[in-house]
Amino acid sequence: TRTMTTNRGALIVFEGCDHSGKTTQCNKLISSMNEKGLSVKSMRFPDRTTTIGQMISSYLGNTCEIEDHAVHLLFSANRWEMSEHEKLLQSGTTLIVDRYAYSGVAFTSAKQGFDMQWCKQPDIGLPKPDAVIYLTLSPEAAEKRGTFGKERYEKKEFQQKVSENFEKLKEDNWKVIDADKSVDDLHTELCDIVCEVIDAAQDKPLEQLWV
Ligand code: Z5A
Repeated sequence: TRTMTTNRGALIVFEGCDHSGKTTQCNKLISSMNEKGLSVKSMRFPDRTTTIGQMISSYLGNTCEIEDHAVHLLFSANRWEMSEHEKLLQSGTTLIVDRYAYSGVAFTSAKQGFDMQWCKQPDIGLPKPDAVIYLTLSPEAAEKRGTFGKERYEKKEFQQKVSENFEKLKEDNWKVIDADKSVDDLHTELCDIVCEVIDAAQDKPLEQLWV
C-alpha cells in the first residue's frame, strides 16, 4: 500500500553567520539541482513579499520600531504563513530554505531578557528540517567578504551572541560545514550532502519541529 510518505521531498535549511554565503549557495544549489531534473524549490525567511514580511523588512531597515516580543512573533508568523508549502514536500518537491526558526531563536535570544524556551514556543510544530546545514566562518574570514550592512542586527557584538546561540540549538539533524572556501568548492561539497539528504528523506515521515 502507498502511504503519504513515499518519495516525499526533503526540507533542507541553511543557517549561518553573516556573510557565510547562505544565499549564494542556496541559489547555486537550486540551479544545479534543477539542471539535473530534480524537483527543487527555494524559500527564504524572512519572506519579505507578504504583508507580514513587509513589516519585518521595515523593522530590519530601521524605518519602523516594533516591540521585541511582537517582532519575534511576526518572524514566526511569517514561517507559519508559508507552512502550506508542506504540500509541496509531500508531493515530492525538495525545499531549500535560507534561514528558518533557528535564526528566529538565535537572534531574539541575543537580546536582553529573552529566554530560549520562550523564543522556541511559537515555532513548535512547524515542519522539521531533514537537515540543517550550518555554515561557519571565523569573524576574520567574514570581514574579508565585506563590511556589515546597515540593517538592524548587523553589528559585530550582536552577531557574536547570535553565533553562541546557534551552538546551543544544534541537534542531530545539523551538519556543520566550514564555509571558508571558494564558492565552487563549497558548492561541490554541498551538492553531495544535499543529494544524500534527499535520498534519505524519501521514505521517512516528515516530523514536527521541537515537538
Ligand atoms: N532574522 C531574525 O531576526 N529572525 C528570524 O526569524 C529570521 C531572520 C528568519 C535578515 O535576514 C535578518 O533577519 C538577519 C537575521 C534576521 N539579520 N542579520 N544579520 P536575511 O536573510 O534577509 O539577510 P542576511 O542573512 O543578513 O543575508 P546575507 O547577508 O544574505 O548573508 P549570506 O546569505 O550568508 O551571504 P551571501 O549573500 O551569500 O554572501 C555575502 C557576501 O559574501 C557576498 O558579497 C558574496 O558575494 C560573498 N561570498 C559568498 N560566498 C563566498 C565565498 N565562498 N568566498 C568569498 N566570498 C563569498
